[in-house]
Amino acid sequence: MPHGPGLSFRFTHAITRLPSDSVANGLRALDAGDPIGAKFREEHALYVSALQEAGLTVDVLPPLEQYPDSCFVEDPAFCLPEGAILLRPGAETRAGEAVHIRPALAARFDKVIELPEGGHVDGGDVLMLDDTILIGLSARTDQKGARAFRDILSELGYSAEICETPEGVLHFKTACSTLGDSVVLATGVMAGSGFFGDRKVVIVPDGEEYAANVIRINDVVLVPEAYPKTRAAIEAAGFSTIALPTHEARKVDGGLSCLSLRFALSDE
Ligand code: CIR
Repeated sequence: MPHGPGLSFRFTHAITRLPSDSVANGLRALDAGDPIGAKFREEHALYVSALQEAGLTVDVLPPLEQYPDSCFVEDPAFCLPEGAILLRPGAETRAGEAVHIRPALAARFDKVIELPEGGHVDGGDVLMLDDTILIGLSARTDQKGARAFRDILSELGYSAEICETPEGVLHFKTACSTLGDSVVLATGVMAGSGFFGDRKVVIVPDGEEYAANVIRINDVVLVPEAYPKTRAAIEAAGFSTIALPTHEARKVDGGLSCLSLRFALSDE
């Protein structure tokens, strides 16, 4: 793998998109009430500030009313120092998001590679582990898409493995996150999957499964607020944390990783 340790958490930039009012129509597995656009934008502002305080330059794109889930920018693309890869989200209502994220990618990257037509991959199913990249098959990511994506990664010098996301989990990263330094945070089910080899796994305590989706940005781990046991477990493993409200995102199955594309550019 190019670049070595730190690829999963040493970042200089992020791309985000403001939640639209139409986020009230966002996709979800269970109905816990509709998110409110204005409230979601307040939480989003805190998220953007946290990324900035962690050292990132953040591009904030305008809301896209025609795409209710478009604030979850992690899903239509994947970014590496060598270039951005435009993915093909697996949900029909999200397919058009890739076209709209492209200009923001082209503004930051010389190279924007497109996943070939036919298969689907959501960025939420892609876990960077520094020494390999895991691609989870899910209701959104299929074999054809995963294989084509693995080929692109391989051409760029990266190794990737295709895994089965456990049943009932929306995205691979809904149930696990990389903390960097060979440490992974995962739900009990995901930890038992064997995907993480001999890496240290911090287990998310029962009842706090939503908190399995966190993001390490440079020297801090952003965690969702209201999950004190998970936060304590991450801190006990030696990481500093900052808690952020994600109440509106959660209503439509979104977490902290979904709300940004994070990457390192060497010229800044
Ligand atoms: C969806 O179902 O596509 C959105 N409501 C939530 C997307 C969350 N994204 C992610 O986990 N990467």
